[in-house]
Amino acid sequence: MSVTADNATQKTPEVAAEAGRRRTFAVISHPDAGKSTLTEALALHAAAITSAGAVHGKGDRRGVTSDWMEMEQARGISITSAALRIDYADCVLNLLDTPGHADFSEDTYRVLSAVDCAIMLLDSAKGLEPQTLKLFDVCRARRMPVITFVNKWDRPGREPLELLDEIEQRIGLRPTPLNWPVGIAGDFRGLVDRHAGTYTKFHRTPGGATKAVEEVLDPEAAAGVEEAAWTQASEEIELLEALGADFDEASFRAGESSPVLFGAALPNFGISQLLEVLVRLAPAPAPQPDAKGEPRPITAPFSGQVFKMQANMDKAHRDRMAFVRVSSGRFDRGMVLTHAATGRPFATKYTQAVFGSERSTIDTAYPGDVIALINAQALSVGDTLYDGPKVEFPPIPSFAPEHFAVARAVDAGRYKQFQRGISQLDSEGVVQVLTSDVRGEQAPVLAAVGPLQFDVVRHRMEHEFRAPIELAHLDYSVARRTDAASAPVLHGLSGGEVLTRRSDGALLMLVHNKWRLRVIERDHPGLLLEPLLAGGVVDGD
Ligand SMILES: Nc1nc2c(ncn2[C@@H]2O[C@H](COP(=O)(O)OP(=O)(O)OP(=O)(O)O)[C@@H](O)[C@H]2O)c(=O)[nH]1
Ligand SMILES: [Mg+2]
Repeated sequence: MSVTADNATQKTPEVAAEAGRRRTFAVISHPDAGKSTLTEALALHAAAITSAGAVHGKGDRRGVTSDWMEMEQARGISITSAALRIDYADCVLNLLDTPGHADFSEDTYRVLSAVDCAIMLLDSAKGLEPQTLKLFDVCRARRMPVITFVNKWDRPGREPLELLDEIEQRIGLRPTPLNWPVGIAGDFRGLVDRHAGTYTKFHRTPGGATKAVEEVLDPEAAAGVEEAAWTQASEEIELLEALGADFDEASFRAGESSPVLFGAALPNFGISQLLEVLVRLAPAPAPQPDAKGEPRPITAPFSGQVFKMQANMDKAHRDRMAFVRVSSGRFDRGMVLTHAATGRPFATKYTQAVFGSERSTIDTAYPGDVIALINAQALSVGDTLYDGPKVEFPPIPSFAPEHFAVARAVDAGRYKQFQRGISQLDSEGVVQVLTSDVRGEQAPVLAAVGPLQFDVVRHRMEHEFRAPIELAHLDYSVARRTDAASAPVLHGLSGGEVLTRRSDGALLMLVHNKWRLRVIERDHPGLLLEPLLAGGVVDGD
């Protein structure tokens, strides 16, 4: 038996055991529901940080651990996803905070391809908001288990039963509350654990910067303390029992029912309860299907997929990192992997674990973990890295852009920096970069799902690459994939233009609007004009 095969056999039980301790999940929702605040609260409770807001927010919680980018702190929104690794109760939680804004949904979509479970956040006053619905559709398409967290219960909001009803009616997900709030939204007293029957009363700490104080009471004592609020909660819980809204593992795993928890991330109420649920109920990594649709056992030799690229996270080093989700096997820093797209070796001497903007060297990783490979110039989103016999995971699709602008360097003398910046932002997928012989390399067309992406490009080109740009918007709103046979005919038509996407060489036909597209399709039925993916679903009309 060869040395490698022998090592592989010895590692199998270890890999299986370590994978079993992993919980890899994303927090998703409409903007402002509190994803970044919850991310930080989870880290605080798992004692990964000592006080919420400590890492960036100077104690006032304005910036949170996962919102590390300058623009995010200035605007108070998440622009890009962030990874945090948290050790808790003999588990390793790999948490991915995602941006809620629709303009950044492509990033969120990529993250959803790298996790085993999602926490869907609802604002207690708003319920299911449009972007939450879209993201839930992506989870449903992947049959991904979803845990629902009703946040901001410390603020005036809706009736808890009404929120459950909305989940059931609008998305057909059967809600199964694991705990129940005592006190209406805005008067949050504590939570009843439906299984244990115990009551946890919360006491605020100033500013919510540290863990809330929890007092556990038995039902009799709770009734004495909370009086009418307790009676109401008890009646509602009886109703849940009558409805049979009880947790069911099989339907949760199949993405058909969702355990529901109530809480408030800002004052840190209900966070330890969520952590317990993640440990107890969230799925451990399962075999991931490869490009041929065959599930790759988690104990197979190392394999992983790049789901995110990010440059210049560390200003001092100006590096380029690839975030890889480990799918199978044990990763040992220093091992030489193969890059499936090129067949070339990839050295892993510089590999790190990330915690928002903080990084530390990581020596070993297991399925479910997220590792950051430094100096990853050769890698792109969707790429597979493996050890041993070749394996490749299916590509992560890019979205249909709907906004287009021509970029030019303000200062022609900084053309080199301009080129470097544009190609970096292209490989990160911040925008798609399109070119054509007609327009030339000096004037690439940037294609975005939403206009906020242009603001990010403008900001990063100026501050990171020192190459300020001008953007001239183009009057197109639809992109379709075409091919070399159709392109010459399309070139000659008015109301559109064919460009090449730099990242993968795809030919895209840009058209002013859907009406113009319909006319072209009607007049030239033989041409290829294939819809692209829009927000997780094909943009068919
Ligand atoms: N009162 C109250 N405010 C909260 C709670 N959770 C979050 N917030 C506030 O809601 C606002 C938005 O919170 P974020 O955590 O940035 O929301 P987000 O979902 O990450 O937003 P995006 O990343 O932009 O999609 C902030 O002002 C938070 O302080 C909560 O439980 N109670
Ligand atoms: Mg956020």
